[in-house]
Amino acid sequence: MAYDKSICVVGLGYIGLPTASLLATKGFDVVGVDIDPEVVDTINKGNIHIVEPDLDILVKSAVNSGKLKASMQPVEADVFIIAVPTPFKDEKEPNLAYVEAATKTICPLLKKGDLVILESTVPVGTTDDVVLATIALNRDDLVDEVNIAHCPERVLPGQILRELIENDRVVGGVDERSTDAAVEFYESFVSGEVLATSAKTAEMAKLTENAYRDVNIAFANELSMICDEQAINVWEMIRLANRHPRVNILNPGPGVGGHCIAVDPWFIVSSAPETAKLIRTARSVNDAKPNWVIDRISRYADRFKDPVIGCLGLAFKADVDDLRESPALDIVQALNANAEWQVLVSEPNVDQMKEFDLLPYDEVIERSDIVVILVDHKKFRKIKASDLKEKVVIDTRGVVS
Ligand code: SAJ
Repeated sequence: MAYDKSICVVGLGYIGLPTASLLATKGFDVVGVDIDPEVVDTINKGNIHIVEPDLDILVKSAVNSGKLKASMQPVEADVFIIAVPTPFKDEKEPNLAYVEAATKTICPLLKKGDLVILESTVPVGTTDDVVLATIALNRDDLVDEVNIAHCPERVLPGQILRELIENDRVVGGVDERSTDAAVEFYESFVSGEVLATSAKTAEMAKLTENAYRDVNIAFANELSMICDEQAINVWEMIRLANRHPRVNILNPGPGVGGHCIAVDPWFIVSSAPETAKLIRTARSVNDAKPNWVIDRISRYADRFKDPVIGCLGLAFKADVDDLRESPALDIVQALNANAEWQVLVSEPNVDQMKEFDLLPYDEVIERSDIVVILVDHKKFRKIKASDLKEKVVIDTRGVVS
């Protein structure tokens, strides 16, 4: 596919913005669309609204070259990429309203031969039942001449730019022609292998990847609680067990956060409630971990008269600014709700918050009786056990343990 194709990316979040700017620097003409006027304005000035290594440089160069423009309205293009959120509702049921709304907005712009790609993570069947169905409903004149495919994003926040290019991609069209068109598109800028399948298999493969990680983190989290009961250092134990050639246990933590791994396995559970027993249990184990951490902190805090609890990290994982579904944030909020405790917080990746005064981490350590390490940010990895002498330390990430 020649780089003279035009592209419209709907949704300029953690996936849409890196994708749009990467494609623009590869030579495609790209319009990125977002419903938030501040986001559109920020990007058009060559700035970014999220933290991701090197994304600022990429966006600046894409905007300066004139190849990337942000807009609140989609425009005609040869390729449409939908990268909008798919959260769940209260009952852990998927909310596909954004996918449907995004599809609707591009319908009037579609022309023969266009390629519509859904990159958002979705329950099995969504590419057919929502994207194809919405286009059929609004453009029955054209639906048979448009290519529609699912190509789930699989990049890791913190390494998005490298993984966007290097990761293998799974591409599944609603028919063979669509699959071929989408494979050709991804092969024009991805150095990893582009693997063709059906839309349904691609949807399930993506959900499976995240459920696999969730189940494995749940195993590590369960071990951390068992080891705590038996006064065993879980970090040392896992390190030793991992020296077996076929064992590779992940890291325990304060719980599983983010908008992917804590969400996507529910899409499998909701479509197979009777069968998805292990996947559901893993979710419960990981969801229960923040409360286990809070209980442990409380036990120590109760030994002090007016305890000062210092919390290091609010983000859902190391070296990102993303607080969505963050177990660290949940824990700090729960501690802060206890009027008898003073809670100090450090989060180096966030400038300011309404809820907390954010302090430098060394000040937090110095002023606290209890230090809780909730995120293994690069900055915090410099902390040594000797810096925490005379403090009660609860290290949920194994930074100093
Ligand atoms: N976590 C642990 N222990 C570990 C690994 C992670 O407690 O050993 C925690 C993290 O601290 C975090 C959560 O799990 O709270 C998720 O972090 P993550 O780094 O495992 O994953 P995400 O959510 O940033 O990105 C995942 C990735 N999926 C897989 O690795 C299978 C990424 O490739 C996907 O693109 C992304 O979900 C997505 O958007 O679906």
